Amino acid sequence: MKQITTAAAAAFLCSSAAGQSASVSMSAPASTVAPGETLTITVEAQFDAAGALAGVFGAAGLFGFGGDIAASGTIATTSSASTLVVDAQLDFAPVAQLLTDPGRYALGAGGRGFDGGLAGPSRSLMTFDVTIDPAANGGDTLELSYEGAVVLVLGDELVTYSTDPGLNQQTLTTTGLTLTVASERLCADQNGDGLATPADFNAWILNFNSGDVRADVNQDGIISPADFNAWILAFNQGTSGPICTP
Ligand SMILES: [Ca+2]
Ligand SMILES: [Ca+2]
Repeated sequence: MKQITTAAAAAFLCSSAAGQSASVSMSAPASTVAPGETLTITVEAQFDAAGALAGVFGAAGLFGFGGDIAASGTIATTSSASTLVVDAQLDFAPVAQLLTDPGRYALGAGGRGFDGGLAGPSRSLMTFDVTIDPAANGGDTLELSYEGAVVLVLGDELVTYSTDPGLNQQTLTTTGLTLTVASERLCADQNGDGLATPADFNAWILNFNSGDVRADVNQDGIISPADFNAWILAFNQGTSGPICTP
């Protein structure tokens, strides 16, 4: 009888493992950035406990994570990170440390303790701010990636998903983030061909109607009819007219 129970449990773990997964992704308010801009990056785990039952560690779900943020790209060493915060629900032994290594921006870790995992399909792990190199040029890039592990509570087991998996660890898939510095242009250049010509008149109308940020010629953050006068003024100034980003 005992053997049958063990076999049944093994069969259950085997069949449920196939659907279980974890991955980590990063997001930003925008992928196009301006020199000197500071924006908040969110690191988020997606996971699927695939029907695992509660065990000695509590309810199935996200148990914790630990990892760091690698930076590459043309402005990796001249941009910087700040304000690193681990998600408040990962309240067991949280670590939030900014790093001075130019290729590594931050290190974070946190867990759920022995009161169960965090259920759901996704969970914020941590957030941090990135300040883009003030001297960056259009086309410069900053690529951020997560390297580390996410641990799930699955029944009586803690299962580790790692970007560098060891024995009995699963592979953690990750989606990095590329921030691209917008190129500066004449505000009057509405079609992005690098020139301010009469063709940009129609282009402004198209941008205005579609809500394209380039239509905000006076750069007050609002696309309004006032930008039409601003476009005429900018156009008449020729190549010495105002510069917009993007
Ligand atoms: Ca143009
Ligand atoms: Ca405007």
